[in-house]
Amino acid sequence: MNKYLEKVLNEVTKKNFSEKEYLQAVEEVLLSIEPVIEKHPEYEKIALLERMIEPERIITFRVPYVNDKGQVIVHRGYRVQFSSLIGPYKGGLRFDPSVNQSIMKFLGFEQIFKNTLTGLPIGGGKGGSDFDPKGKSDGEIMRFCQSFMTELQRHIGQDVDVPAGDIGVGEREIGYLFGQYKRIKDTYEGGVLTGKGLSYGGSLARKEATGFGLIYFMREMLASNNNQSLKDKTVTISGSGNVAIYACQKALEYGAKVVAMSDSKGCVYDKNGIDLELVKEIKEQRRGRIYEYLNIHKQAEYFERENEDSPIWAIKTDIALPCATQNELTLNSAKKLVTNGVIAIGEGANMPCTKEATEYFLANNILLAPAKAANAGGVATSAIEMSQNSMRYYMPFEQVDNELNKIMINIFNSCKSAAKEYNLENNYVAGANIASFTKLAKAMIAQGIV
Ligand code: NDP
Ligand code: 2IT
Repeated sequence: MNKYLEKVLNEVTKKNFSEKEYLQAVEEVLLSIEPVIEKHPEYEKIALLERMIEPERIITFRVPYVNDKGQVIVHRGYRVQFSSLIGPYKGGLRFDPSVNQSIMKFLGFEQIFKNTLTGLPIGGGKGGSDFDPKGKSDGEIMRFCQSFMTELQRHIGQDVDVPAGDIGVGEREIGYLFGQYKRIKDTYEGGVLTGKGLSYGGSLARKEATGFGLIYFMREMLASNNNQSLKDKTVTISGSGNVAIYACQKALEYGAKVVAMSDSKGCVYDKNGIDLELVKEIKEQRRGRIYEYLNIHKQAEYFERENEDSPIWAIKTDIALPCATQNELTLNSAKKLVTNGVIAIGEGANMPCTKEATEYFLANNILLAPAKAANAGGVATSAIEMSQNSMRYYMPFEQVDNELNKIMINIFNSCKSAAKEYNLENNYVAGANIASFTKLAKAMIAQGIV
């Protein structure tokens, strides 16, 4: 291995030994940019890699709130302001009991590379809390969001740091967060948060953007490999949240047959094809569980999750779209998918395939659309939302969707040509890392030692 890379990898591992998700994300990027590092020995003297992998700032804070029983509960809040190299820190907020510093850092790190690929002026950040929104009343959610923003507001701003949604944070939470920000700052600063409701500054097509963008990327990847398409392909999609639902919608529009979706407890298989309107009603309107699908569609089957291998990956499919969470697709699951003839994987979630699963897919020539490229449509449309807020003007749905489509085509082409340049044809994982790293390295050198 390249000596400089080896040194940096050893140091980062020693310094962050307890942060396994963060180390996983860093290792993947560093290993795949080795051919670039080989070409640029001058990076070592200016500690380019060391500066790229160390967050500019990590903020942690106490978030107390009063639940409906009158009990005070204390959670931990985070904002990792990873890189402002090419724009204000930008990235979502995740509310989930699993949230810890390692997960925040891995997501913030991935976000830098993803945001660079969009070609838009946005840096990288991530935040959230170990608060679990499941089963909480509207009042509890509102009080929690207000408390969270009471501290976060001193660290963000439309030109400083612009949070958005992620797992457990959707339009409802962004509304409560925005209301509290506005109340404290006494000013309407539309571009301070994205994913806002349409009535007070949100963008059309932001809700759909991550899922639609994933399918646009998949369309390009399939077309570029033997002129394939989504038409008549069988698709399975893990998760049934924001990303999964709109990936399903666009896949159906393109003539695919989606046969399974899931949530954290289990998956539904409907051989007749998933009834998306019903999933929307269960998940978006009632915040219910995916097994409720069987109350209406008796022919469907429900498989409960029993261990780390989600039952959804045992279902035969042409295309698998992991759209739930990190490391949800293990080596075991990858083997089942390959045995069952899968042709392409599209990562809607961030880092959903384990390191071993990723390597297995690549070794078996399965097309793999990596998260930082394939799910970049969400944050790209967030940047379009920020532009609209600055212009004080709103674009129609079709215009935003067209921009998104163009951005996803550009991202695919960047990944493809970067992979080709280093003789790594069809390895879009390496392509995405190399394309974004090359641009970031240039920006770092141009800005001096900071
Ligand atoms: P949502 O909260 O809307 O949905 C999350 C979905 O994933 C739910 O179906 C949830 O099931 C499931 N899920 C959550 N945790 C787990 C788990 N530990 N194991 C199995 N399933 C789980 O989130 P999003 O759809 O917004 O986000 C999904 C993924 O996409 C995340 O990785 C996120 O980082 C990524 N992403 C999101 C973007 C966005 O714009 N929203 C943009 C780019 C990436 P349950 O309801 O049972 O918890
Ligand atoms: O992971 C992601 O890219 C997001 N959760 C969206 C971030 C954003 O700022 O829109």
